[in-house]
Amino acid sequence: MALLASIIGVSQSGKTTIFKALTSTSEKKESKHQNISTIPIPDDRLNDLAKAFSSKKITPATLEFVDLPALKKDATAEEISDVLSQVKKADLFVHIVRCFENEFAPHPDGSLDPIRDINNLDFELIFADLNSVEKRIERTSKLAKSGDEKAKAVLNLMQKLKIFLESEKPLRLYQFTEEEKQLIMEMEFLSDKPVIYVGNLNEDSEKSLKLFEEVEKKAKEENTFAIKIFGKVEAELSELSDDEKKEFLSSYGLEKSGLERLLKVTFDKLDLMTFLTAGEKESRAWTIKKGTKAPQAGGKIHSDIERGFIRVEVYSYEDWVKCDRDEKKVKEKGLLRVEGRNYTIREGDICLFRFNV
Ligand SMILES: Nc1nc2c(ncn2[C@@H]2O[C@H](COP(=O)(O)OP(=O)(O)O)[C@@H](O)[C@H]2O)c(=O)[nH]1
Ligand SMILES: [Mg+2]
Repeated sequence: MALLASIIGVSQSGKTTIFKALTSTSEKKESKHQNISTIPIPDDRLNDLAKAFSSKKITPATLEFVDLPALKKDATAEEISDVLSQVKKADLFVHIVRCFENEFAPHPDGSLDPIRDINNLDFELIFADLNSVEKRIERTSKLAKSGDEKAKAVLNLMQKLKIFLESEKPLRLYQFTEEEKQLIMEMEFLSDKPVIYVGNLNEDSEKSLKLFEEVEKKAKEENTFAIKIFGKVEAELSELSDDEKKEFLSSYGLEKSGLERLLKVTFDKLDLMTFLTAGEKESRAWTIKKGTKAPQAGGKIHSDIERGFIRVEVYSYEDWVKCDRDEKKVKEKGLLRVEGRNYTIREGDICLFRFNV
């Protein structure tokens, strides 16, 4: 299942501009879902592997981005539920925060204030969750009164969450215990989703930089990431070749494109890492959570591998490079390891799974 990052932010913050810039080279879903795009994650190691293994195909790991349509004040129930369902599916929010001046596209609230904007959007998420919590309280009260232990525990938690939300704090800041996590498993909250802040700045603007500092501060308080993107510049850049892009960005002191930096913090925030498979058919990158054991990592490739897991033959990308990109040498030097079901896959592992079903 692909990971879904949803772009959120107040109106006129540059969501669509940034979405277009980020996804200019990737494929879009069918026309009804022009606002969803699958982004291949650039990984130089793949080209390297494909060359050495004469792979017919290169398949990078991907991330899906969705640019939510703006909801008008008079939106129909169907429109609202359509957007809500996309929001609920998200694994992560990329919150675009307006830090740019543009007299032709004024801020709907008449002034620039990133923290106000963040709080306003958070309020929407908090309000929706408060609604869910209240509904759940209503539904479990009776059962809890009749002595049902699980219902009692749920009710107790919901009452705590209600107080938390009423103090206008998003659930992502609530410290859930393991037990509490179990209790809310099947509930769909919005304000508990991880958030990354993207300041949308004008290049060469002191004011933009100042406003972005506020966003950075806020991100730090929440123990998350803030990156800056020159939305308009990147949108214009998306027409250029990679080399031209690099040159342009470096003239603004940025080494990597907004997309590259965004992918990096997304991986960090979601605790993700990559392992690799290589062969004549295909060289491919796979995304897993850090700490994933070999059978479950194999399960990403095919459920049979997890079910019938025997062992994994593995060496690191670095070792392979040190051995002149020659698997034979890797073996000769004893750097190819045979690992069992308790092995935790590491970043850049090149894996061959053995299984039997
Ligand atoms: N000056 C400037 N204008 C921008 C920037 N990003 C977006 N805009 C403009 O702001 C307006 C709103 O952008 P849009 O992407 O549609 O915002 P959305 O409502 O959040 O999707 C458009 O006129 C954009 O051209 C930026 O970085 N700098
Ligand atoms: Mg838009």
